[in-house]
Parts: sequence; C-alpha cells; structure tokens
Amino acid sequence: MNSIDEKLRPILAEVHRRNAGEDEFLQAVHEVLESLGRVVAKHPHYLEKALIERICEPERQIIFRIPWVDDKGQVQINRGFRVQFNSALGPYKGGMRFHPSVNVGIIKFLGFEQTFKNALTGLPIGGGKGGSDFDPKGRSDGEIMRFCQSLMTELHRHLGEQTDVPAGDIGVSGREIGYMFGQYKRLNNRFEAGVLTGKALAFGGSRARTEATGYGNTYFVRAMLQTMGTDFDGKKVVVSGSGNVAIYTIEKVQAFGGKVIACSDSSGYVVDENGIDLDLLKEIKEVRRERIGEYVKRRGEGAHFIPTSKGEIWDVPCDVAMPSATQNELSGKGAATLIRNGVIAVGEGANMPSTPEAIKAFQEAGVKFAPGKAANAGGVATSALEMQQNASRDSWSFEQTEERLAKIMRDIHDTCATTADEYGAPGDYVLGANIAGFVRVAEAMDMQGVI
Ligand code: NDP
Ligand code: 2IT
Repeated sequence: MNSIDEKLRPILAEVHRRNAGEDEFLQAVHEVLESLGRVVAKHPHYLEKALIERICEPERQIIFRIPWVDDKGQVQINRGFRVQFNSALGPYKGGMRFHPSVNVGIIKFLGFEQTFKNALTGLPIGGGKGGSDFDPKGRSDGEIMRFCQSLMTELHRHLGEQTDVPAGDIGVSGREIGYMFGQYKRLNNRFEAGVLTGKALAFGGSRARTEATGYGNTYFVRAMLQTMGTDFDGKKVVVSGSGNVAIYTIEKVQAFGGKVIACSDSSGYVVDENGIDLDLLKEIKEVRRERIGEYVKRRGEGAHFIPTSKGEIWDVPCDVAMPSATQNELSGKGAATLIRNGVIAVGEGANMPSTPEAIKAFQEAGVKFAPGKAANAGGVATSALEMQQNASRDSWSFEQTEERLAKIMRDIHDTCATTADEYGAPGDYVLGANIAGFVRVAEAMDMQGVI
C-alpha cells in the first residue's frame, strides 16, 4: 500500500474486500492505482465522481456451465466466463482464453487490462475478456468443435457486433474462432461478421491479424530502442512462449535484423545460437501442435533443450527480452539475471508477464520497459480494423493493414512517452500507459453520466 497515494488507499482497500483471493486482478488494479496518484492531484473530479471505483468494478460478469461429450462418449463439464468490463468507448472487446488455470480472477485481470489497452489504441472499443478452464491439450478436432459449440450455445445471447466482440487468446486461434462463429450464426440466423475477430480470411477475417500482436510489440520495442539511438540490428533477443504472439514476434524481430536465440513452452526452453529456424518452429507449433523439445530433435547441432525443472529462459544472456507466454512468468529473480547479463529493453507481448518486483528492478536499473497494455495492443487494434472492414464489407491488403498497425503502435508509444513527461516521470512507460488509458476511459464515462 505504501506506493499508493493516500487518497487512493481506501479505494484499493475496498477493491481488496470485494475481490478477496483474486490475486491477479488485485495485482493489476494495484499497478494502475500506483500510477493514478499524480492524476488525482491534478484532476480531483476523478475522485469526487468516484470514477476510479467505477472503473474497477466490471459492468457485468457472466459465469456458465459448458457440458460436452468427449470422444469416448463421456460427459465433460467446464466452466465458462465472460467479463464485460467497460463499454464507455465502444462494444466490449477482448479475447477468449482456454487454459486449465482460468478462473474469475484471471479473466477479471485480463478484462481490466484490456479496458486501458483498448483505450490506448484510440479506436472505438470497450474492454472485456472471457474463457474457460477447458484444457485443449491432447483433445481431438471433434472434441474442440463440440466444446466450442456448447460454449457458444450459452454465450451467444450476450454477444453482438455492437455489444461484445470476442477474439482469441491462449488456447484459442483461428480454428476455435471458426467453430464459435459457425455456432453463433446457426443460433442467430444472421451472418454477423463483426461479432468475432481473428476469423479466417475466407469469411471476413483481416489480413495481418494473425501477425499483429507479435509485430506490434516489435514495432513498440523498436520505437523504444530508437529513443536510445539504437535498433534491433544485430541484437540478441529472447522471446518466451512459442504460440501466436511469440512466433510473430520472432518473425518481425528477424525481419528487423535481430537474432532470436531462445523461445519456450510450459515444458521448457530451447536455445539456438544460430538463430531460431522459424519455418521449423511454425511447422512444430502451428501445424503439428507438438512440444518445444521436438525443435531440438529436428534442428540438430547448435540447438539444445532445457526442461522447466532445470532453469528458466531468462537465464539466457540477451540484449532484449520479450516475454510472450503468460502472466507472472518473469519474476524478480529472472529480472535480476537479465539485468546482470546486460539486457537493455523489455517488451511485454503477454498480459502482465512481469511481476511487480521484476518491473521495479528493470526501472531501477534503467532498462527500457514496455508494459503489455501498451506493447501488445497491436492484436486488439487489428481486431478493431477487422471490425471496420466487416462493417464496410471490405477487405484490405496486407500492406495497408500492416501500415495502419505500425502507425497505431507508433502513436501508442508516443502517447505513453509524452504522458510520462507531462506527469513528471520521463521514460516511465508504465505510468504513461496507465494514465493515458485511464484518462480516456474516465473522460468518456464522465460525459455519459453516472454509469
Ligand atoms: P498461445 O496459446 O498461442 O500460446 C501460449 C504460449 O505460452 C504457449 O507456448 C504456451 O505453452 C505458453 N504458456 C501458456 N500458459 C503457460 C503457463 N501457465 N506456463 C508456461 N507457459 C505457458 O497464446 P498467445 O500467443 O495468443 O498468448 C500469449 C500471451 O499473449 C498471453 O498472455 C495472451 O493473453 C497475450 N496476448 C495475446 C494476444 C493475441 O492476439 N493472441 C493479444 C495480446 C496479448 P504450452 O503450449 O506449453 O501451454
Ligand atoms: O489480450 C488481448 O489483447 C487479446 N487477446 C486480443 C483481443 C482481441 O480482441 O483481439
């Protein structure tokens, strides 16, 4: 609590009381409130009108049963969630996560972060998040389809292109979006293209959406490096994870001349001093859906695999670290190792991958640090571009879409930097992102009355 302005402490205490045990949500709220002391000092009306309290409370939370039948004929039950966090700026927007660790606290932290992230894009999207504790690992294509259909049988009544627009996240990519879209269409008897994003190109998807989160984080980090008078060229880069965000981060870093020497999954990490072979990684992860150890078996000399029990990816010396797997994957210990090994910049591809101790360590060591709600906003921004294309029944070229993405990332970078300057903390992208995102949402809410 010490790092929180004393005027905000009662608000935080109430959030703790109301959301006891939801650790990730409390962590995310804590971080934002740490940044807001300087805002309420300048603009007391945010306090007088209880805007912070209102923003910390989701507008609506939906929790539901998902029954489905597995390949053996056994009935399975999962729990589904959709937290519609804030609609001040547009329809609720945010991904669906399928992972056994999913619970209401995780979905709420993600929805809270999403609200500010979406505001930072400057596009008309509110914040939401959803998912299930369903574990897709080892499930057949038929099981995935039946699960997605059952989920949508309940969720459809809460969605709509003007109401709530889900997309992918961990465990949810084009395949799952397709199954959910098909079921939504059957239940509503309308081809409502803009109700989900991350669709295949064949039925209203956007070019560059698959690549957008990883590319966007890479553009953001490049902008930070440029403020230091340098670039990706020749830099050693470590990217955790090997899913959608990690793969397209690696692709763009390589295009900018960086050398990605390590990536991971939950079983461990691989180091490849020759640089990750992206075609091989895509084949293993996107096509065959295998574990990361397969990379080393197929790549041969120069690459090695270290299981999770024997160390973490942050042990690998690098210039730039881009955590792109999951929340709290980079602890104070990992940060200390990276700093000792000379890291100069960190860009969060995942949502809240760095613990508060890690963020503090990076900032105290003068490492440029890009928080997820700014650095990984390229994915949802391109989702909003997909909604635009759907609304106008249009389809843009890859180049046109990527150009929009690059400009949005540059604008987010500059907004965070100038906001940090304005509030007396130059170079603090965490403060800049939290304040700029908060102010956009709070101003819109204020104009809409007591909502
Ligand atoms: P994917 O499912 O494609 O990939 C997730 C990767 O992270 C896998 O390599 C997975 O390993 C690893 N991972 C997931 N959970 C854990 C865990 N508990 N411990 C260790 N490793 C884990 O997901 P995405 O790439 O889409 O998402 C990655 C991160 O980026 C998430 O934090 C997500 O919220 C965030 N994000 C995603 C966006 C998107 O557009 N997809 C947009 C913005 C942020 P394994 O297969 O072994 O589980
Ligand atoms: O965390 C995120 O920003 C996402 N998973 C993407 C959300 C979206 O609606 O594209």
